[in-house]
Amino acid sequence: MITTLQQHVVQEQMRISDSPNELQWLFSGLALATKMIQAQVRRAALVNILGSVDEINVQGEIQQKLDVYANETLIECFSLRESIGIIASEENEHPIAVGHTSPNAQYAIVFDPLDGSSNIDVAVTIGTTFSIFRRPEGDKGDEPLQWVLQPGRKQIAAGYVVYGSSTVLVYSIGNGVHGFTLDPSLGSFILTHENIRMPERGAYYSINEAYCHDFPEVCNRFIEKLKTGALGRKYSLRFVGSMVADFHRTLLRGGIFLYPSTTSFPNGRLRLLYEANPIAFLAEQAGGRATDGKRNISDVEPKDLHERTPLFVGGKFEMAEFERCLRAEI
Ligand code: FDP
Repeated sequence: MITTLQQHVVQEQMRISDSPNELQWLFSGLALATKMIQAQVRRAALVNILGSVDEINVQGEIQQKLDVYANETLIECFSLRESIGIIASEENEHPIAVGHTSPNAQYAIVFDPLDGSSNIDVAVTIGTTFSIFRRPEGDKGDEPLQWVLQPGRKQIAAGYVVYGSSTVLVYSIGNGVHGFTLDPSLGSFILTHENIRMPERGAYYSINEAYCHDFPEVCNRFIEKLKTGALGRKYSLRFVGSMVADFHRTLLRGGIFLYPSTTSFPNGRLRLLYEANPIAFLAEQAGGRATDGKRNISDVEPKDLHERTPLFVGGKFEMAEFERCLRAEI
């Protein structure tokens, strides 16, 4: 039996709420926007949407044309959903208030429109990450930032879409992790990976090892263990350079993805709200773990919309061994 994303969201929501359509409308906006984005990604060089615009984003990074397209498309599709009060994007300095004063606006959506910018022009996998928070209790509509400055454990749903050899949407609303492949002939996301479990132990590690001279020493010691077989097997390296693609592989095949602090990025490079939070939510739902080296990512109370964090995420075995290494350091 074929199950579409929309059917699945309704079924999943019925388990947790009496109003199954609430999130369905929000997810239909997400599905529409990401289908539009993947259509541009697939034809990028043909429709002159490769390369950069003359803009630097709030992160101090050069914006690619596809970054801008993806951001505008998501904002447009979500702005039409009256259940959404606040939109926060990695590309925008401030959260965007869309009807947050209305009592019907119950959710904030946070996203990185296109993760893996350096891979856009070379036809390598990129993706969109998202996370959804409920309107904070007692909110009177006067503090939009509070809708999104919530710790990851308050996410009610999260996920991503990878634009790779196929377009795959992975999401969780707190009842397991489910993957859907876009069937281009139907234009629908179809359930292909039900209840994904991260293997307790994998065979890959994923890190930009070019920065090894800038990593905390403990990371290098752990990588050495992975490479030499000290953990019972010799691990192989896989690194795409799009976190969402590297995590997708880690979710399905197991192992560990690491983006530690470096001397250039002493607080880590990845963004807590747009990247680490949704990934941690999915990892935990799939039986894995995600930390910043000290705390579970989902316990970190964000102070800033664009806060960065180190991220270590993987299966049970690798995360336990990594933490053993950290403890030995103390
Ligand atoms: P991006 O190219 O979009 O900036 O978000 C940060 C990120 O992508 C991650 O997707 C990726 O893992 C990382 O940067 C790659 O950075 P390095 O080139 O420094 O490894």
